[in-house]
Amino acid sequence: MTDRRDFLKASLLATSALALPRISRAATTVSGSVPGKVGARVVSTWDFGVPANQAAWAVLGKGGKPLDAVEKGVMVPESDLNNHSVGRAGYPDRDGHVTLDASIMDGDGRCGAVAALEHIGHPINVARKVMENTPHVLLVGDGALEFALQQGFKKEHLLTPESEKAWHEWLKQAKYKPVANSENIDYHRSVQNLGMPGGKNNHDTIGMLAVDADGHLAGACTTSGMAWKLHGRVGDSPIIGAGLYVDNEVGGATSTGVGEEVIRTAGSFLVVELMRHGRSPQEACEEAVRRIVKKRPDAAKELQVGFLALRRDGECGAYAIQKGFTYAVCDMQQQDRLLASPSVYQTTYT
Ligand code: SD4
Repeated sequence: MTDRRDFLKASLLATSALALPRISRAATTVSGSVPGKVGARVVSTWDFGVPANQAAWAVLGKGGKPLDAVEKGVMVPESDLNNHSVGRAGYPDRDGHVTLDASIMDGDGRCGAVAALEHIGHPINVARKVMENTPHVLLVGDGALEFALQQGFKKEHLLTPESEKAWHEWLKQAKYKPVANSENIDYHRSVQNLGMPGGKNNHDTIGMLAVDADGHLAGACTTSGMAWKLHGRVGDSPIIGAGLYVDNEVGGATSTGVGEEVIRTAGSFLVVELMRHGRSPQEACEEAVRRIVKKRPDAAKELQVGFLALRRDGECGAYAIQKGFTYAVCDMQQQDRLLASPSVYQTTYT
């Protein structure tokens, strides 16, 4: 499975051709909030957000459109063959199908998404085509694939040998329970219970938000969802208002973690609406997380959900249920910040 730190190092070497500063630090600074008024800015979830941000910045930093920036940015983890939670090397569902979810949204309200899409390594590109070339917002399953092929995408075999091996390992016990991606949970134990190899988390999503110097926003979110999910399961990431929501009047939000919890609370829409009514990005993320915890306090102890928000003035905030959620921030001043989000549970328990 992806070790996000190793991946980060490798990706940074790979992106050095962009002639952007390289990072060497881990997310040791816990900070939910980063002040705004910095001009253009791009933020995204998890450590792999750093190289993704750099690809987005290559567009945004030159005065490009936030929509183009986020699409380019999230394609980085989608292409990464060491990343088993996003894009072409994502782990399959319990029947061995790699099914991908993605959404893209412009701050003017245009949006497109695909869910349970098979055989296409860059679902974000198909989501954008749904937005631009259809009167619809969301295409799913076979219909989404048919549309992609009509649009000129090539059918690919996505189940990599490594993913297939991990799936066969999982099949030995075939137990399924979503495991939170956090430092708090005893992964080794929970992952063994799941029959998963490697002792690592089974899901991560990239959610990215960008704002330009004029306050125009866009966002993108893409994932292979929960490894070993039921065939046909769709998470929050392709659901506009759940995994992603962007409004030029206010700002944007995106989420990661157990998608069912985010869908139940219309999480990203909630964060944006809280900002609309005066909460800071940080306060809005905290309130959205607290609502999830309040509804199911016992379940929440073993769940991870993280929100990331970006206001139109560039201020951003983040909050998660469990410790371990990281997010990357890139702007004119600093193009390589990786921060640790504050969380409800700050201490390690098993
Ligand atoms: C999902 N939210 O499919 C995604 C998975 C994820 O960190 O974000 N993992 O539910």
